[in-house]
Amino acid sequence: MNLNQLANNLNILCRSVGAFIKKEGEGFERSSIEQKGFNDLVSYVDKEAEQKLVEGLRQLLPEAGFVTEEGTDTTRGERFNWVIDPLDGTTNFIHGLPAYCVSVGLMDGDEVVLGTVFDPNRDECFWAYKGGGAFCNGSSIKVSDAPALKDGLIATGFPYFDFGLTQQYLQVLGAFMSRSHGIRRIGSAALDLVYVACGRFEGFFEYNLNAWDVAAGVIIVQEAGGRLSKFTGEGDVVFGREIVASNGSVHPEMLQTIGEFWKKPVA
Ligand code: 2AM
Ligand code: CA
Ligand code: CA
Ligand code: CA
Repeated sequence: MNLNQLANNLNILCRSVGAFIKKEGEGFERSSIEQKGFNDLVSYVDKEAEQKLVEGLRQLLPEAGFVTEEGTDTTRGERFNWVIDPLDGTTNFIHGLPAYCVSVGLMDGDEVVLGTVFDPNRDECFWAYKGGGAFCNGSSIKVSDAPALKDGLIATGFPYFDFGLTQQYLQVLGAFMSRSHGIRRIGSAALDLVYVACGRFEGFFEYNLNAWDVAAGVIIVQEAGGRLSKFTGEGDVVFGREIVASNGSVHPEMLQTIGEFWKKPVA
């Protein structure tokens, strides 16, 4: 398979779906949103964007299956699977906050080999494939060379409901506040990851994410020279539901800071 050519076609598709989302955001009626669960919003834009992606990706790689947030196609491929978040940052989108993106990764078995994250508001297309380096639009990107947490800007996402974890999460936040340049909370995990890849953030951590939130970002961070792990420092970050991404240098301090306060929830 020619991953470079597939990446080019994937970028074109993500750009076109991103343009659709941005267009629908103009004059978007909040009354059209649905609630999947507590603090779990979805709109017709998420669903239509996903349908467009699935249709386009079926043409690009007919043998691949799908893992998607809105469940347009649940067929699993024997080897290849597209992992799709059609609109990452739905809450931002619904509120007219221009911080959302399209995120699509391709898995070969249990490994992400290709990914694109497109932000239609900044017209930034982040992409990477295994062994090919990471890019934003036409330029090569790499993680920040800041050596220590005290020189770093750290991103996170807040838990959506209380697993009984809010207090320890706030303690982790407090520790990062005093040990880094600061904390940012954008509301799109895919953007958080690619901002680690291009050096805007030194690190990012979040609990309870899904594979579609992170698949594309994972390969982009890897190819940009970053490090990824679960909170414990190891484990599958795509389906593992928790992630730490960093420039590598600040990773040990991040794991240490999280580990001081984070005790596994009672399932
Ligand atoms: P979404 O916008 O695609 O739903 C930000 O913290 C991340 O969490 C985003 O990637 C967002 O993805 C996701 N997210 C938003 N609401 C969520 C919920 N109720 N449960 C789990 N993840 C959610
Ligand atoms: Ca969602
Ligand atoms: Ca998401
Ligand atoms: Ca989504």
